[in-house]
Amino acid sequence: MSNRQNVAPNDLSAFWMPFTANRQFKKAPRMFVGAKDMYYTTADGRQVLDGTAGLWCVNAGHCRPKIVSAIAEQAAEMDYAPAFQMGHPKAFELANALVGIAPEGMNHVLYTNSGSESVETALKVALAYHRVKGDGARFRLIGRERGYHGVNFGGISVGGIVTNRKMFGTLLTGVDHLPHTHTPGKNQFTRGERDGDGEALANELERIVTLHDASTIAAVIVEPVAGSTGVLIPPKGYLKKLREITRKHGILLIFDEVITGFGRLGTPFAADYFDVLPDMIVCAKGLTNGTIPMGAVLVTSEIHDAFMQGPEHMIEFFHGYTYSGNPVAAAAGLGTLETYKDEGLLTRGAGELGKYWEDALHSLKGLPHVLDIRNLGLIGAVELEPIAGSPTKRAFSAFVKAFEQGILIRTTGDIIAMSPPLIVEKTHIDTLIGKLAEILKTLE
Ligand code: PXG
Repeated sequence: MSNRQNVAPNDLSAFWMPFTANRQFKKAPRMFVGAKDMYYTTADGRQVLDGTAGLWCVNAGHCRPKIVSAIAEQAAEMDYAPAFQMGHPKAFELANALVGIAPEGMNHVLYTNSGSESVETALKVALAYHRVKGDGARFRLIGRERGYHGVNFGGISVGGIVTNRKMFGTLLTGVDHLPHTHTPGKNQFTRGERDGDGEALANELERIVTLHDASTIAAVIVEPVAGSTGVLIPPKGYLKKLREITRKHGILLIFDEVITGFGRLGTPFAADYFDVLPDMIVCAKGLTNGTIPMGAVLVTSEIHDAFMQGPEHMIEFFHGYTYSGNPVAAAAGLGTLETYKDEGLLTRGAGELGKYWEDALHSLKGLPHVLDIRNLGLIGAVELEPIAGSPTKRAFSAFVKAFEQGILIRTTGDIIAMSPPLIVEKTHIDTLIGKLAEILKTLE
């Protein structure tokens, strides 16, 4: 390890950081310089327990040997192969492996380099699918309030976060939004999914269909569990009902599983957890354990086969990226899926560990400012009451204190979100929740 690694750079101005308060950060930077398994190492040599799997992506824990060697070996053997009109074996192997763990019927894979690109790809597949089937009047895309589908134009259009939308003009036209599934002030401290309003919330889609007519709607895209806007768990029956309504009207259903994919709920995908088969699954993050940027869109044979017509020398779908299926990323993906399999990580969050996580989280009930606690699989959120007139400040100060005291959490608004690597042990959960409890007691 070179000495340089532990020296903070003396000029932080050039890098315009993403989704960061740049000026605030650069006055008091927080730097990680190393990572192993459940821990990060800070620039000043402290260990920080990772309560968020990086940004919901390091599902197998950090610097895992099979992934590290897969990347190193591939980089040395063949760094890059052209993505268009050429192939290399690992992109095919990884696609097969993905289909192998995906819900029955998801038989084909398009590669991307991020969750955002996966979303754009899925939306374009949806529009083009109807068109190749001769149903090109289906151009509308339906998202959901409080949905996060990345930051590109399609994704922010179907997304439902005002700060991510309001600066960027007219966005995509022909988009509408379902209401979100959160019921603040009701159902607080529910463990897992709540009962009651699932069908009614999904029936809002019927209202939208009535307004626009089904014949104009191409697809509905939702996160099975909304992550970025604070871990919003759908009520029981909601996703099943959405599936029923979309199927009835010939509308495609896209699950954005960028967060819920790869074991987060104790099943390989949320589609498995909720026992609902969408037409496409959007994923990224856990696909390569956060190492090399890569995303994917899984589609059914029905969608894929609809494109495989016409003269064979013609390109069937005019879409793709220079780095679609990049060899080093594909190797990272293979190393990742192997690690998940070897260690049973994709189902580790089910059963006893998930219950332990749930009990630990809910033990925070009653601490100062705690308005709500939500959990599913190995995801959890603690919603705090905002400081009057200064929203986000209370949770952000919890985040900074947590970092100083050796745990990494994530905040969005005044909600603390946690999603530890799936290798988490009960002792880690005790430390994470124990420290968080102490921090909550000291917040302004
Ligand atoms: N869809 C969903 C559901 C996501 O959560 C994206 C798409 C976009 O992925 P990329 O790879 O383009 O960032 C995401 C990303 C957070 C947080 O803590 C969430 C994401 C990214 C960064 C932070 O809320 N989700």
